[in-house]
Amino acid sequence: MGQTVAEKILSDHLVEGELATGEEIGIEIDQVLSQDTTGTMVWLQFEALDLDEVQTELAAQYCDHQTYQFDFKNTDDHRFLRSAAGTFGAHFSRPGNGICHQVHKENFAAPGKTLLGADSHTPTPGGLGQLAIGAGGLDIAVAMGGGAYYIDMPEIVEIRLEGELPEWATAKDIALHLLGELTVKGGVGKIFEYTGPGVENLSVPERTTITNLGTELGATSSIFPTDERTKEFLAKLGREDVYVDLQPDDDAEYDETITIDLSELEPLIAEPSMPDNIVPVREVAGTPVDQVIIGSCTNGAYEDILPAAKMLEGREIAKTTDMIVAPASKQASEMLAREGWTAEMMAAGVNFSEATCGPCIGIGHVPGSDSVSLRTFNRNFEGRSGIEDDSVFLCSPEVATAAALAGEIVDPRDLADELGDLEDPGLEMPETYDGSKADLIPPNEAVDDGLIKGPNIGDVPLREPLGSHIGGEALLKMEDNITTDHIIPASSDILMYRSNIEKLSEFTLSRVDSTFSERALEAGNGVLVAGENYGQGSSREHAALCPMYLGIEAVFAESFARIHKANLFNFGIVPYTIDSETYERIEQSDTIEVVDDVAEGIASGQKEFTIRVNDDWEATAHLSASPRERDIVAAGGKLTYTKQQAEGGSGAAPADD
Ligand code: MIC
Ligand code: SF4
Repeated sequence: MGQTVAEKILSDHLVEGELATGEEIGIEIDQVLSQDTTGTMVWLQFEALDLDEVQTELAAQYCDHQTYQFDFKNTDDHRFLRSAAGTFGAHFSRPGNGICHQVHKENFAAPGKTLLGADSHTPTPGGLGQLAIGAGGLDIAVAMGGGAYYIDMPEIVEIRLEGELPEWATAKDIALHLLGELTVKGGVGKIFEYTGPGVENLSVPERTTITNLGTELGATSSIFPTDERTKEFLAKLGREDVYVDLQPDDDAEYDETITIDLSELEPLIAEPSMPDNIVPVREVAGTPVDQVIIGSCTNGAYEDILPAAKMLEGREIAKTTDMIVAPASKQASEMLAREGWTAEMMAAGVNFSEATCGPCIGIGHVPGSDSVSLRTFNRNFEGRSGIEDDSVFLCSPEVATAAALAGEIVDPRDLADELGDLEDPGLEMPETYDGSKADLIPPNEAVDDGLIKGPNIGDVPLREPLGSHIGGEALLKMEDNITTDHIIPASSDILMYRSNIEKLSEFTLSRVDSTFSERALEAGNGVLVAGENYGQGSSREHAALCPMYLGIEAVFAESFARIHKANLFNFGIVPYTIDSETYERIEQSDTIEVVDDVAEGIASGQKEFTIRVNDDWEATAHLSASPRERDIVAAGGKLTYTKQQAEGGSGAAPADD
C-alpha cells in the first residue's frame, strides 16, 4: 500500500511498533529544540538522568520568551542555558536572536527529519517537510539522551487545497478557516497532511504559518510535501543541500479528506477568547481598535512584516491606535532595517520591538483595561495578554495593518476601496536571507564548559512510586478547554520561577481559583476534575509538575489534550477519563476514591476502575494507557522510570522502553 508523507518519515524513523492508527509507536529523533522557559527543566532533567552529551544529530537551545530580562532570575536562566548547551553539546541562540520556531526554520529545519521540541508550536517546520512534534521537557531530555519518542500512531488527515487565494486572503485565513470548521479539539490524535494543486500556490513561509496553527487544532503535527518552492526557500537560506523530495504515493490512503477551495476564502478573524471563534472580518468591522501587534512564531517572519511595511509606506496609523512590530527573528529585523523598511514603519507610527515572544504571553505591550487588541498571533486565551478581561482578536498582518490605519476593524478590501490607492501587498521573498549569525553559538564554539546555576535554579522534584490507593478531595472542578495558561500562567511575574518548582507551584491554577495551591498544600493530597480537552495549549510540563508537587494524584476529565496527558504520566499523575454524566454529578469538594487497588490495576493492564464519590455513589473511570505509560506512572514518573531502565538495561543512554 502507498504511503503518505508523514508515514514515509515515520517508517524511516520507526524503532518500535507498527504504523497502525492508535497503536503506540517509538520513533528516532534527529533534532531537538527547547526554549528558555521550558529549557531549564529540560537540562536539569538531562543532568538528573546522569547524561553527559547530546546524542541526537542536532540540539538547539533558544532564549526567546522572556528576553527583556526584567529580573535577574531570567538572566540567570539564560546564563544557565548557555552553559548547559555548551557543556552538553547544543547550539545556543542568544536572548533577542528570535523565536525558536523561526530561528530553527531559518537555520536547521530539514525535510524528512524528525524534530521534537519543548514547545507546542514545534510543528512549524512541517511547512518544509519536516515531521516536527511538540512534547514535554522530560521527553526532550530523554530523546536528547538517545531514547526514542513514543506516541499513539495518529490518524492522517488529508487537507486538500484547490485553487488560489483571492486578493487580501492569506495563509492565516486558511488556518483560521480550519479552526472555525474543526475547533480547538478537532485535531487531537491527528496529523494534518496538505496535498492538492493549491499547495504549489503557497510559499514555504505561508505553509509554515499554516503548520504553526495546526497546534491550535490540537494536532500532533502538520506537514506539507516538498517541491520546487521548498528547494527555492532552502536555497535562499544557503541550505539547499538538505533538500529531499517528499511526496505522498499515488495510492496513499488517508483516514479522512477535507477539501478547501482557496478561491472561496476571505479575510477572517478570531474573536476573543479562543482561536476557534472565527468570523469574517466584515462581521466585526467598525470595532474600535486600541492596539495592533504584528509578530509571534505564526506571523512574525520577514514575509509577514514586509506586507505591513508596504501598506504603511507613506501613510500614518490612526492616532487612537498603537502599533507594535515584534519580529520573530533578529535576521528579519536586520534585513528589514538594511532595506529601509524599518524606518518606513517607524515614520508611519510603528514601535519596533526586539525579536521575542514577549507580548504573546503578556510580557510587554499588555493591552489597557477595557480595550481591543488585534494580533497576528496564534492564541487569544483569556488573560494571556497580561490583563484578565482582555479582548484579543487574531488575524493576518494585512488585516492587522488595515485596522491600524483605520483605527477600527476593517476588511482590507473595504479599506482599499475607500482609500483608492491601497494595493494588496502580496507575499514577497528576499533574494537571500542574509542576516548575521552572531547570536548563534554552535557547540564547537561553546563558551562555557560546566553548568552555571544562579540561586533561583532548583532541583527536579520526584514522586514516590504509585501506591495501591488513589483518592482525596476534588480540590477543583473545572469546565471544558482548560488551557495550560490556566494551570500555570506564563506571565512575567510567574515565568521567572520556571526553574524553581517550589515557588512556581504557588501559582498553580490561580487563574481558576486563587486559593487552590494553599488548599492543596493544606489537604496534602487530592484530585482534579475537568471537562473536555483538559490541558490544551502549551507543552509546558510545569502544568503537571506543579500539581504533582502539590500532591495531586489523579485528574478525572472528560478528555485530555495530547501533550498534557503525556506530561501527567511523566510526573506520576493518573489521567482518568470519565463520561459526561459522571462529570456533571461530581461537585467540587466531593471525596473521590478509586475503589480498586491502583498499583495492581495499572500493572495488570486494567482499563476500567471503579470510583466511589462521597462514600455514596459509584461510577467508572477509564484509563487509556500503553504498557509503557503504565510503567512510567507506576514508577512515580518518567525520570525514575528512565533511570531504572538504564540501570537494569544496557546501562547506555536511556532507552525508553
Ligand atoms: C505558549 O505559546 O503557550 C508557549 C509559552 O510558547 C508554550 C511554552 C511554555 O509554556 O514555555 C508552548 O506553546 O508550549
Ligand atoms: Fe512564543 Fe507565542 Fe509562539 Fe509560544 S505561541 S512560541 S509564546 S510566539
